[in-house]
Amino acid sequence: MAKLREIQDITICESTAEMLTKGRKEGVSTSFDRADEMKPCPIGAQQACCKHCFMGPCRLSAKAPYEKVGVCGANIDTFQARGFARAIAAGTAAHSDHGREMAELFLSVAKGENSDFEIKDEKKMMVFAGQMGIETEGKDNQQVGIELGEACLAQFGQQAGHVKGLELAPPKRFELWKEKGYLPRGVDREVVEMMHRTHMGVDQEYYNIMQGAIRCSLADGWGGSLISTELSDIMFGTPKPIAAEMDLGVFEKDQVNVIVHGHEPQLLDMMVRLADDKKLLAKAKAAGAAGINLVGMCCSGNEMLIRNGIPHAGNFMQCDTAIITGAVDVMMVDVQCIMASLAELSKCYHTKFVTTNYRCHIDGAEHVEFHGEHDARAAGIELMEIGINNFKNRGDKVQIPSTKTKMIGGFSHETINYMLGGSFRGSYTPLNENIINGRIRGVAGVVGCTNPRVKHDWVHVELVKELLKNDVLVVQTGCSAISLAKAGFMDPAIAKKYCGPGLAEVCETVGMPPVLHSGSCVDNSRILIALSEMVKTGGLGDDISDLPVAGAAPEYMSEKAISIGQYFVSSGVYTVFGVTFPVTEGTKFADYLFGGMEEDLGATWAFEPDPYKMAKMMIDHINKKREALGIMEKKERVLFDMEARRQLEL
Ligand code: MSK
Repeated sequence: MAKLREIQDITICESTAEMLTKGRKEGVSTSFDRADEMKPCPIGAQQACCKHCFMGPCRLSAKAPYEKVGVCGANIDTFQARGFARAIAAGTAAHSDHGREMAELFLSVAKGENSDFEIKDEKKMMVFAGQMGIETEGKDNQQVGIELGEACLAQFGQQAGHVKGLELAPPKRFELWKEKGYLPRGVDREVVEMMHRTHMGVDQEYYNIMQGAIRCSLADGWGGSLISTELSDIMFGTPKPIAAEMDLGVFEKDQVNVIVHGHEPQLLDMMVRLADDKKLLAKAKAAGAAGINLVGMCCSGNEMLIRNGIPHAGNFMQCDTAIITGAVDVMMVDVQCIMASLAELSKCYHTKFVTTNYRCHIDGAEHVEFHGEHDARAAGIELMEIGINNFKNRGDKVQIPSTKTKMIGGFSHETINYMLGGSFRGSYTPLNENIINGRIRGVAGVVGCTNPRVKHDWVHVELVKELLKNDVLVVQTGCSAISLAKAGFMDPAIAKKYCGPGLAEVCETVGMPPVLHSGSCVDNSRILIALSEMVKTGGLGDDISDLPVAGAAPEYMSEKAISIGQYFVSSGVYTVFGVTFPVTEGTKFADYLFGGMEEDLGATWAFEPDPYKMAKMMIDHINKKREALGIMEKKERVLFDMEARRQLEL
């Protein structure tokens, strides 16, 4: 039996440590312990195996990668490229299927066929309609909404032309994509083609496979993900800075604790309204509870935290520990990042674990189907009642950690525009000016999952600390944002303690935290838009690849993360991943990802599990870009104080 890690070596999160200790005492299995018991397959980890046909699976040696080939003759580079490209296709499919769901829901609302949801941000709807090429002049809102919904849906099955969202990129980047043949025609088409090309006996040259994979990744970032984020904002509200509480301490001992975990915001949006429903509250009281405490988890939680300030229980690696509190009356899940083990674990406590989406059933779970487009409220009530009825079954295993952190989230690209530029002349100019004058060295997107193979939250937090110290503004999404929020980095007051003097001064003047929570993992498209706006604002080059910016996913675990990483590289952003990287070092394929891509895209991948080295790589890259822009020297201070902002607003 493998030796399990000591709890203090597993996580830096106090509440997680407390619950893991409780879980071990109670004899339950968690994903951290299973990670210790099941070592990763070294051949698979290096993508040195191929199982795409049934003459194999074939395995090559990472020590002598070119010594042999597979049964069909495929070499190590083909093996790796196929695996990597399929991860990109799977990630693109996940984000985009989510995006399609949002488009279908939006269309049903726009047509007036669905009264369970509404259009909350008509201004954004008009802006997005214009970006999608819809003539809005002389049309009423309903007509524009219907045309927008239809145009978004068409992006998935489109067979020719290009995905419209790509036109939001700087013109130089768009031209590069066009010239190289990287413009995705339609989202689904690129995923299907990637699956075809990586089938046995089709595309067997690593470089050519990756050309298709680059195109596929762009269909994710500027297609499926972008559509998902924009339509979600239109229906559920565009995020604005909002206060919330984060961590397992958000559970209430005397209330019905309801967790929504997954990714698609419509389920949690419905639950937000039902948590205040008088009849349901009366039922909760009749069941002996003081009320209903609605809590988000993972990215569903992120979606609603940044819009409604709904409390958030924690990130992907805290799902087990949420159940171990013994205080969760129902955990309802939809799609993505839901561990199968939660169904069995919930049986060790009193928690009802319920799947809600036709695309995600789990052995041992109850299933109540929730469709945004029809009878959503009725299904929502049924789900809420499962939690209320289960409140009386709480046993003596309840232990709610006391840790919860106050935070400010909700930094959409519109908000960043407003915060830095003022309400009447929202603009990225102050951000660019502060980068040019050196107060802000650059911007880093730190995103992605948590992974039981590394010390939970630690890599995220240490990386961000190093970046802040060096005046790098950090924009976050996904589970990484949750790690930093729990550690207290989304409080504007921390700027003085953790940031270099320039960044601290900017944050204090504007009143924003130096770590900006921008939403869920599908919301990384917000970062693409923000980067494009920085280029269009001027002074920092004419392509995203000119900007002093870098990306990182220090504790990633999902195929979606690979797709996100590739669409950032494809858009010109140097991107570093931690944990492990699915390549065999010293091969042509690895050399292409870590070097050769620069020639095609002006950016590359990098891999480094150590957060301090990772930070250095990102800062070195940012400095290199600053040097190329001729802004390494600090210029005269141009800081946006209230007076300057007032002048802008005149
Ligand atoms: S939930 S993809 S573990 S960020 Fe979006 Fe978190 Fe990664 Fe899932």
